[in-house]
Amino acid sequence: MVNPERFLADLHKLRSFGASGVGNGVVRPAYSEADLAARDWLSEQMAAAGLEVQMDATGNLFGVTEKPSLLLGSHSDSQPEGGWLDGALGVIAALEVARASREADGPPVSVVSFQDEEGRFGVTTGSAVWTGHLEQTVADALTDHTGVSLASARAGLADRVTGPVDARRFTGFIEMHIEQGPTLDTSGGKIGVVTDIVGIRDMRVTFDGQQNHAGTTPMHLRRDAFQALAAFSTGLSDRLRNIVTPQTVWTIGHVSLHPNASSIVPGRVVFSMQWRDAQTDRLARMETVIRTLADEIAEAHGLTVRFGPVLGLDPVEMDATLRARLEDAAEREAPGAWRAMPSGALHDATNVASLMPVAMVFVPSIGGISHAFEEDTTEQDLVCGLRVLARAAAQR
Ligand code: HGY
Ligand code: MN
Ligand code: MN
Repeated sequence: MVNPERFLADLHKLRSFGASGVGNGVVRPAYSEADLAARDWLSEQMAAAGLEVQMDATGNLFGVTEKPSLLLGSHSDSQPEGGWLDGALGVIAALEVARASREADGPPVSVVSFQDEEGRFGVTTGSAVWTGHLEQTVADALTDHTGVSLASARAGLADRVTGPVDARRFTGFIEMHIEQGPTLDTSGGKIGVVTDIVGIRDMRVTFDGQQNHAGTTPMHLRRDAFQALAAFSTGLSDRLRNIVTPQTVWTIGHVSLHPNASSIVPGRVVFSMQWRDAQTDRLARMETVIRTLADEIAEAHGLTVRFGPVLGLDPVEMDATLRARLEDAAEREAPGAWRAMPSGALHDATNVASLMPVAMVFVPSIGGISHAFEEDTTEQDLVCGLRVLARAAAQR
């Protein structure tokens, strides 16, 4: 039997590493001091639960059983401004289910907290490396927005690394997560059983113009990087209109304007261009639109444009058998109050799906808010999700 009090207490304890901002906010980016402290605490909890603690060179933290087992978990790094449940919920629920299963002589359950799911360096970096989608050497060269490389960031955990973790010891992977969107909250649903996870593309774009004096440079002679970005962003919405669906999304979420001063015509802007959709071919068509428009805008504004590497994950379907186990469990724990639904957020499950059967279970996000300090879920919903996960994991 899972222990809801122990589970909630551990969830709050994990939040204390990097607790920040309003409400239950957390600032625990991958490889930060708070992240390493959280991983150390998680290691202790795994060991106390009778699991063997292993960490690979990227910083993915596993608590494994001796025998082959189901793997449960998620990630414990956060966005630069994150909530207390994104990732953390799946890790702590996994820990509780593993612990309870051991106490009850149930089936063995292993636990994972993947590293850098939130993409300080890449897109779901830790699980991408663990599953072979991304070479460690390629990952090492990735830099965050301040220019720090992953190679130097992960040097901070070198003395914790035990070595590679063999995926063949796991029979399947179930990730519990908050929905991070409004569907369950607005419909009164308690549980979402995920059908598929959307695909994503993410690319850094740079416009180089001419830095100049903001008082003396006539408007028609300017090569202003900010004006180019503004025109690009507006133009993109127009150009994409004919090829997207209501579920397609695109975001310019990080902008670095140089030199970022009131009296200087900005000479350079570097920004993140991210787009998501359930279909790989639409992602490709969107990329063509993005590149073509950026070229056109650069030419029209007298700038040059540079594109970084395109990082991404393709859409994936969840495994039918594991999904059915979650659906059965959902019907038992929340009769009539669960639904099958797609995931618009990305998850480590996408990468893991190339190695083993994978499924996901969602609980509601209050107000549909996530990637913000205000992110929250009621205790009742958290515990309901935990019970669904435990029930599904207990099926042999
Ligand atoms: O961005 C995402 O969907 C994930 O939360 N990293
Ligand atoms: Mn997450
Ligand atoms: Mn997230």
